[in-house]
Amino acid sequence: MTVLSDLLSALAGGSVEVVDLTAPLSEATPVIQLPPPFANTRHFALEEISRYDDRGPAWYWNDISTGEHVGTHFDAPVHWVTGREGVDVSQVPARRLVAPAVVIDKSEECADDPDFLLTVEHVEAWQAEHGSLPDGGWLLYRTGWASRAGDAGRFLNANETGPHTPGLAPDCARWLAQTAPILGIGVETVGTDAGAAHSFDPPFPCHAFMLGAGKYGLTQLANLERLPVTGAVLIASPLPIVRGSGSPARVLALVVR
Ligand code: 23J
Ligand code: MN
Repeated sequence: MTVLSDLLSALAGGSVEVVDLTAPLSEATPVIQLPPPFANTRHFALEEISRYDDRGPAWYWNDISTGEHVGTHFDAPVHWVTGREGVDVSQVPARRLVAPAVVIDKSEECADDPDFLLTVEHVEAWQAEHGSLPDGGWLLYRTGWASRAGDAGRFLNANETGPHTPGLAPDCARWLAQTAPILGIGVETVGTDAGAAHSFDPPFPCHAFMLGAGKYGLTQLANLERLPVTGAVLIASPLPIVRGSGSPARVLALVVR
């Protein structure tokens, strides 16, 4: 098919670039810390099976253990009680995993205010400049938080009053979930909701409204500054974990240079 051979030529010639939006996955990957009495997820870990030794002379391999919601990952509708009748991560149609993506950049605002919240007005102003949000595509929310991902303390940014990381205002989450044509929202932070969102009304509104509407989430994305405001194609690849609420994912973007 000519469109695919054209794509391969563009990749080979460098006029289409593959941008990796995935954070490296290791023991050091920051993990969300919910306040008591809530249970928390485990960190990613490798356990060596053999490494060219008595246990396997010619091969190296590991077992892994991880939470579903660790590092760059995909939130499926069943992750939230509002989406409990929705699909698990194995049931997300492959067709939905290749989709357009646009970027709203609030990194300057978030540098001044770690509790910055995206509002309906911000998204409407973006649309006045750049056009409608993509039908069946991702809204990627650039906050600059990925630059902190190498330091779990700065990334989670918690003090005695709890975590302070940017997110969406409850009204904006409801509006995006119920009226926007988007497939989901992608963020740089440890969750699609703000650090303080446990105290919002409703609690964790981005999870509640988006997943309740059958939409998806992508968390802890990297390299969003390398994407154009509009025009990227995003490929998200969560593992098809049967009954899974989400999965670590490799997330790639195709970008015209
Ligand atoms: C469980 C409870 C609250 C949150 C989360 C998970 C996540 O951010 C997640 O990774 O889905 S805010
Ligand atoms: Mn998640």
